Amino acid sequence: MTTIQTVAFDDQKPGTSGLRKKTRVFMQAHYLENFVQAIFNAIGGAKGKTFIVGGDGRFFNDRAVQVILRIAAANGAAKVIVGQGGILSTPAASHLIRSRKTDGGIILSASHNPGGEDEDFGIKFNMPNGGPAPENITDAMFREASVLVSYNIVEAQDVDLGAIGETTIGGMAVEVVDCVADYAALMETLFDFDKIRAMFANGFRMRFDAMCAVTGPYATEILENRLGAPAGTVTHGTPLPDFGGMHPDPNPTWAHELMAEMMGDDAPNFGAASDGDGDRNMVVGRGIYVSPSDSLAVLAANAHLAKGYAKGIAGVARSMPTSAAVDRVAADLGIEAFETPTGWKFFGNLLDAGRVTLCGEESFGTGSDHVREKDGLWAVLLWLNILAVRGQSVSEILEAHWAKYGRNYYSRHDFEAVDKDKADAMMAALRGSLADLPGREIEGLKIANADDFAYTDPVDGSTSAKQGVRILFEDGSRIVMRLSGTGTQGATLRLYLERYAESGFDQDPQEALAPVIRAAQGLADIQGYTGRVTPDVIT
Ligand code: VG1
Ligand code: CO
Repeated sequence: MTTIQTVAFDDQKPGTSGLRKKTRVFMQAHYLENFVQAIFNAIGGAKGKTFIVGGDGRFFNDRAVQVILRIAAANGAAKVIVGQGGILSTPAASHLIRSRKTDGGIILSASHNPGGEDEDFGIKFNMPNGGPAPENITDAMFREASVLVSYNIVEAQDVDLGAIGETTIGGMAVEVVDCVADYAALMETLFDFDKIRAMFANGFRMRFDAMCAVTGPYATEILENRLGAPAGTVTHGTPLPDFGGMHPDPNPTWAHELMAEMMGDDAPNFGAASDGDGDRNMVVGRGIYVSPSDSLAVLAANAHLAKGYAKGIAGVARSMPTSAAVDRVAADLGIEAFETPTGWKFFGNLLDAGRVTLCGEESFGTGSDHVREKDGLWAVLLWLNILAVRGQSVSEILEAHWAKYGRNYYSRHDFEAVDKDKADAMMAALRGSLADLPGREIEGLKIANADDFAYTDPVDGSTSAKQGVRILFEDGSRIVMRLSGTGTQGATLRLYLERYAESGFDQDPQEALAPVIRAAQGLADIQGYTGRVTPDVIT
């Protein structure tokens, strides 16, 4: 073991989901090593502990896993369990952390950000409950990283991660496990595989676009091998270090191949895509796109149809920018509904306390208490289970849902790589104007309330301020604005738009939301501050 003198980095502050930077930033001398040492320091050391390590297979994943093993060994860890080849999807890692009763895990991913030497890389730590480290721990990591003077590392050959089995490095045990087996077994306990299998046997057709990212092997094993979907149902199923040049973000813009097929003649009955690390999902029916907020609401209303949720759900939680569609379902079911800041780490306490069973975000994330991360394939399987039991199409299910609850028209507009100073100035001005907004009328909409979302965790009382500006109108419409915490270049402005309708469910969301969109431009002067009028991505 050697102790390496190092220079602290002052930019290792984890964002919405871990530390994300350009891959080349991580590849510079000591950068990754420092942050891994800072993680271990922040959690009270690694001595005698057992961790899970795995990543989404993007460029530098393989090198980073070897570095983590050597630093864990030098810090006295007892054991590290690694997915074969250093690969684990984020939900599979969360499951292993829990099922193997470990002290946590390190996940290597920049999720939906593109991968490659000139693209993005990321690293995050998940707690023994399987969930992302909460803010007090990520703050501690940042503090440790900025004062670090040395890190410990063993000098050793690379560990062979290609073969399943046990080996050691510097006295620490390394167990290489199958990436898919435990996760697939967990899914079999939650869903009625026999019913889904029968649906496929009756000619139900689906397309799953894994986007050359980590979900490919999981989807192939579960959908094709275990559920009997025809070979070829999963496309782009081989994970590649650069995701084959694809942007592994499952939305209509980046999953355009899937969208074209689902909107075309002879479309399959059901389509889905997932992101770089397998925690996001997009769901599409024949000729109909399902917005993530609606998906969450439909899953909440129908979860009891799957065997793992047959007893009903305890409560639901959604991130603040997610539409209120699921709140209406919760009210109908007589269960609690929580509104949390953006990022899965805020759901952990509610899930651990048994207050909620399902959670979701507008950003294509849905999950349940089976792990402590969002889970793309899980959401797809729950949809399949519901389709198999109800025997209806996706559009029939959505139409019935809106008829019962009304429709929360919803859209998110992203303005990417905006000049950071300008974006900050725009948000500061908007925050400064909030007190004067109530009572004002704009685009025929009257402002009822305006604030900067702050959250107090109902379980441990911890608080998080400045989580996004909300402007609420008297008719229930809403504008939310915040800056992304996962980007690696400039700032990304996210504008979230919502309008509730009790009738007229077949409008184009952009048309239904037109006055709200104009009001947002007027109130925040996005064009004046950033020079942007048209968003880069609309979901
Ligand atoms: C985005 C999403 C957020 C999600 C986060 C991590 O964060 O908006 O809902 O939890 O990504 O998802 P931000 O700060 O950029 O808006 V993933 O699949 O990138 O781990
Ligand atoms: Co992700």
